[in-house]
Amino acid sequence: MSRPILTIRELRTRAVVVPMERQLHTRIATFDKAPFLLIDLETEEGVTGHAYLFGYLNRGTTYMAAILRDILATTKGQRIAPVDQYTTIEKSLTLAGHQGLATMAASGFDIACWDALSKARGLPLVRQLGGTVQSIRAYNSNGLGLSSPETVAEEAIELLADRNFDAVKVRIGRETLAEDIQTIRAVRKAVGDDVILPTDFNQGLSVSESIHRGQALDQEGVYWIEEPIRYDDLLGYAKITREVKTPIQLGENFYGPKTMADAIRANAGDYMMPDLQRIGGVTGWLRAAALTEAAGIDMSSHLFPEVSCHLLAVTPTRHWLEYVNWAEPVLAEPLELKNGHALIPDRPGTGVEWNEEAVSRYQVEL
Ligand code: SMN
Ligand code: MG
Repeated sequence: MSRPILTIRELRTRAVVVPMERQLHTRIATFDKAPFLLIDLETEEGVTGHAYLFGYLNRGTTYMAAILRDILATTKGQRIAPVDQYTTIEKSLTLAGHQGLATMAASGFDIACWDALSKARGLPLVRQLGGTVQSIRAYNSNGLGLSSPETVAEEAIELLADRNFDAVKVRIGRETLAEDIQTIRAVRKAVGDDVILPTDFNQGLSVSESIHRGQALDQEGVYWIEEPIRYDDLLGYAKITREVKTPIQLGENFYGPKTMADAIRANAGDYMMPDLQRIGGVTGWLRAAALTEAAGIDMSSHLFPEVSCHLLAVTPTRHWLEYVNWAEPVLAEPLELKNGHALIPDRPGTGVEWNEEAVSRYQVEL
C-alpha cells in the first residue's frame, strides 16, 4: 500500500449506553446496560481509526473523553506511531499516576492508532502484527450471574447452545460457600462432564475465605478461580495460589505491563488475563504477552473480544478469549463465532466499524 504516513487531525468521542441482552449480577456490581465511549481518530490522509472503551459507570465515559481531549492536544499534527506515542503519554502520566481512567483513555487512543495503521496498509490488525487470520477458542461470558442454581443451570445450557460453545464462565461469591457449591453442581449436572467451567469471584472474598472456598472448589472440577480477592493484593494472591490446587486467574485489573511483571514476580496466579483497555491497548498487550511467554503463563483476554482475538493470535501462550456481546448493538459487523471459536475478521483494521443508526439511538450526552 502506498499510504504509510498518517497524520493525526482530530479525535472525536461519543458516548452510548447499550442495553445488555442478559443482566449480569456479580459479587461487586450488577450490570444491565453497558456504557461505551466510541473513538474516531481522524487523519489528514482520510483514514479513520476506531476503538471503544467500556466506562463501567456511566460517568466513566465522560472522564475518559476529557483525558482523550488532552491526548489529542499533545498529538495533533503528529505522524501516527503508537509505540512512540505510548511512551510519551505514559511519561506524561507519571505525576498524575499510571492507574485508572487515564491509562484507559491512553489505551483507547493506542487501539485507534493501530486500527488506522492497519487500515492504511489494507491489512487486518493480526496481519499488521505479523500473525495469521485464524479462529480463536472462546468461552461464553454473557451471563451466569449470582442467580438461583436452577436459573444458572438453565442459562448455562442456553449459553452453550448459542454457537456451540464448550466453555462458560460462572460467577460465584454468594453469601455462603454451600450456595456456590450447589450452583456449580447444578450447572455441572445440566451441562455434563466435558464442559469447561471457569469461575469468577469478582474480588469479593478475604484471603482466608478464598483459601477455604478454593479448597472446597478443588473437589468440583472448575477450570479456574478468577479474582477471589481485591485486585491489588498480590501477596494475598500468592498465598491463595499456593494453597489452592485449582488454577488462580487474575489480570483484568492490571494497569500496564509493569503491574503484570509485579504479579509474575510475586507468583500471584497460575493464569493471567489482561484487559485491553487497562494493559495499554495493543502496545501494552504485546509487552504483556512477552512477559507471560517468558514466565510460561497461559494468557487469556478480558472483554473487547473484537480486538482481543487479533491479539491472542500473536500471543505465544494464548489461552482463552472471553466472549461478551455487549458492544454488538453499535457495531456494523459484529464478531462472528462458530463452534465456540471467534473468527478474526479478514478485513482491514480491527474490524470495528459503527452502525451509525444504532449509535444515534443509544447516544447519550458526554
Ligand atoms: C466482569 C468484568 C466487567 C464487568 C462485569 C464483569 C468480570 C469478567 O470480571 O471477568 O467478565
Ligand atoms: Mg473477571
